[in-house]
Amino acid sequence: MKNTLSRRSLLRLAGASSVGAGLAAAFAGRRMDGEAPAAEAYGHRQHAGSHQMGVVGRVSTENFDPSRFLRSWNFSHLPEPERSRYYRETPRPDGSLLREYEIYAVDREIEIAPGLFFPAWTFNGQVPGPTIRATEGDRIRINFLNQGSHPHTLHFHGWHPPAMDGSLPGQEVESGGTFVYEFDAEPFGLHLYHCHAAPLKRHIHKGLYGAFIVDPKTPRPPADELVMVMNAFDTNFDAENEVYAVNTVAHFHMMEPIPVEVGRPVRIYLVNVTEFDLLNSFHLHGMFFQVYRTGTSLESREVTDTLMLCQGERAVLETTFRYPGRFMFHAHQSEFAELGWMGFFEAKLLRGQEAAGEA
Ligand SMILES: [Cu+2]
Repeated sequence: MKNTLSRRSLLRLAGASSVGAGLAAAFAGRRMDGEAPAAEAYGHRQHAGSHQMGVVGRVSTENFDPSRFLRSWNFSHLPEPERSRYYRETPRPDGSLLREYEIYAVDREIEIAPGLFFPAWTFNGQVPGPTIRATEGDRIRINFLNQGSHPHTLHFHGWHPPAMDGSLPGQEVESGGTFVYEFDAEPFGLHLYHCHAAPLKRHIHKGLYGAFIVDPKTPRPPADELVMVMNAFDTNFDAENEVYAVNTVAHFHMMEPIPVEVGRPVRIYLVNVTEFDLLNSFHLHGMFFQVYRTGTSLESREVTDTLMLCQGERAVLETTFRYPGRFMFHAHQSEFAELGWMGFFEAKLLRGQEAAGEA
């Protein structure tokens, strides 16, 4: 069964019903690699509530849980000793750390909306790949193994010599091959990594990217920290995206709002890797945030509620919720929002604040 669902027909469907339900209905039971419909996903969908915004039904979070991804770095979501299989820290004489990672490329079908599967190329089986986080001056060592079906590389943004760039002729790691990337973590800021094999747009949109956070030596003030990677998926390979999201799963945080606390600073590490579209954006309702572009300065020069980023651009955002309740966030390109890139924060009063409010 050949899938002929184009972005435009999807948009018509989305426009004909409530936005998210349209997305889900359009894709219900379809597997984008053209295989038989996923009947179990469709059945699951029918039992879910259908009168709220967002997709209908739930994705499986067994392999990839967007809520967990938000607050994980350096494989912190894994219990020891499993974590040490992928990440190790070794103190160095100057007080910095050697941070060593096991990163592998592997082909994997991932669920990007309920019942909608995308044949991705992944780092460590997930999209986005694991968030890499270090302090300025640390040494990063990545033991890379390509278990995928195509040649891949790791290309980090940040200071490094050409031999570590992963983009030059001869630097592709063939299927079954390995390479060790090693470089110092600098400058401090919010960066990213992605495969740089040709054709680049195909290797990126298939899912080979992740966030790379370098903390300043004097850490930023304490905050509730979240990693958000704006991405999208061309599910029928026509060089246009059909599904948009932050951290891969369309409308996930419409169903599972991100819990935050009133009065506690929130820091968002926002990266845009969206392929095919020139721009993406982040808009937050009812609030403003401070912007630190590329995170390379500790001085914010911008306070806004809408930030636009080109592919590869990123920014650290800081804000504090003043009021309890639900706050929507989404791409301000309405089309992207309707195709999956929207969600909610759920701001809750701390216990002391509730008591004060009752008094
Ligand atoms: Cu690649």
